[in-house]
Amino acid sequence: MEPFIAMKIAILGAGAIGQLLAHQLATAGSKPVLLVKANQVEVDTPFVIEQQDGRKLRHFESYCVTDAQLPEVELVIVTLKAYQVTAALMAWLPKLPKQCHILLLHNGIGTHLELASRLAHHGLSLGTTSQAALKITPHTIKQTGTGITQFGHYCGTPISDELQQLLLTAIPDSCQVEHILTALWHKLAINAVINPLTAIEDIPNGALAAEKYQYTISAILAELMQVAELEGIELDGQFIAGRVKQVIELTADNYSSMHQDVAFQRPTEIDYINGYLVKRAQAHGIQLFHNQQLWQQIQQLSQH
Ligand code: KPL
Repeated sequence: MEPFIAMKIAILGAGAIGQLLAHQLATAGSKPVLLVKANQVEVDTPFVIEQQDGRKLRHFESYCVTDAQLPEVELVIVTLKAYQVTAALMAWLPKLPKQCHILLLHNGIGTHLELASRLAHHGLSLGTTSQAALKITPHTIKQTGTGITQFGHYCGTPISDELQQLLLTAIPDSCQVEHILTALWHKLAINAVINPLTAIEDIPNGALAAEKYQYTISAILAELMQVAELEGIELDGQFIAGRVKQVIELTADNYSSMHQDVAFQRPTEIDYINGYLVKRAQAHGIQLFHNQQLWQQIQQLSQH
């Protein structure tokens, strides 16, 4: 445990996943800090996690409320929603050391394209997680599901071996993968089907197992496979379809994040999910009927 303590990991995004990772890093002996604005958290209130077995643990009590700790940060894990990432990171980057590494961990794809040319000195890794947590109060989360976490190098200087080892030790079922974009496309397929359909139909994930949705699900995935091929991403169509079906079954009672965003009139991640597919298809000179329609329908629902 001892060697990790000196490593400064900052988490940008104090939501459920950001706090979950902070708890996991703290358990592994590191002292994570949350990059939050001074008025976003109560400085003296500790963060608490309720585990799946009901046990409550109190963990980290460290925040970045002053700029003093920032020059020591070696890794920033960004757990914001995709549409918040670029603006937030651009605001924090001038205060962070040039060599600090960035790891993006969110639903959807596209922020790496927005950021790559703007991260002059910083190495960039991308990741995806299927761990699940709910934010109960600003300082309390409940872990609602275990899952795998994958991360891998995208551009610039790779993450140091020490930091990588810390992440692998701290985050249960985590691994470093060589083709991280392929892993992100696997998650994209799940989100491109489940998120917009559950939000539009106002149903829990499990309802998508019904026969009447199977044609649309296949059509969304066929378009995704077409774009992946044009992007040079190798995907196995059968595996992807099987994985989507499996997640629908495993998360049957859940309401997807997009369902909740629409229900609570919050912005959605649609631009980085089906919107990303449509934009990449257009870049290759093709139109996507089904994904375009879902993108528009969610945009319309968000306006109401
Ligand atoms: O990632 C999800 C989400 O809701 O955003 C799934 C896997 C679809 C679970 O609900």
